[in-house]
Amino acid sequence: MKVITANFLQTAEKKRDYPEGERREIAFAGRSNVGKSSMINALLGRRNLVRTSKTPGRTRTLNFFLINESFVFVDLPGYGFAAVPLAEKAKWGLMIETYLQARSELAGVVAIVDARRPPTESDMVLIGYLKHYKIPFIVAATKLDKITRSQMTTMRRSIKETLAGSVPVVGFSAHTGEGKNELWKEIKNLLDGSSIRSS
Ligand SMILES: Nc1nc2c(ncn2[C@@H]2O[C@H](COP(=O)(O)OP(=O)(O)O)[C@@H](O)[C@H]2O)c(=O)[nH]1
Ligand SMILES: [Mg+2]
Repeated sequence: MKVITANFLQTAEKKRDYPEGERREIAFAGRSNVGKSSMINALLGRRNLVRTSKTPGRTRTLNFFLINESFVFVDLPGYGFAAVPLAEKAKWGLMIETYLQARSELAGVVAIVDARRPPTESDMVLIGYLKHYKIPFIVAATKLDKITRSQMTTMRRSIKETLAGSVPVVGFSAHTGEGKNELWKEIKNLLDGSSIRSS
């Protein structure tokens, strides 16, 4: 995918603040600090369009980005960060759920997991949710640069077994760019998909 333009569109907490325009959207979901923002920046070839942070749990809103004036990437709030107060966690959960349930523009979700670790309970909850609502998704295992080839094979198997089933699993590294082309291919498939969602 040749990225010609990538622009921040807007931030939203509530449904009424989502952007209008009926462009198809790809949402990126994953636990806090998994590497979500870095992945989006790497895909877009922009160093810091999406703010990355060493302090987990700082992205508290949905952030929308317009790509090539034609489709939209959505950086969802990170979930599962232990140090966040319960009330705030509930608010984040609701923000993500509301978006996933109601957004008719949503073409698919990139569910991001850490290639070094077995999927967390929060990852399972997200995937269960996507399956339940029949939202097309793929799994991207990031920070691939931190593991060896043989660990990679084990990782893929474990993700297939616990999370993905027949859904594509793409290995990725924002640091080396590995997996970028494959991930774009899967994102294009999601964007081209004809899945119609009833809201
Ligand atoms: N080694 C490695 N570190 C990464 C990768 N992606 C992100 N990180 C690091 O993980 C931390 C969290 O990244 P960020 O993109 O802000 O995560 P987010 O909270 O999910 O948006 C930062 O310190 C990044 O530099 C990757 O592919 N490889
Ligand atoms: Mg982030």
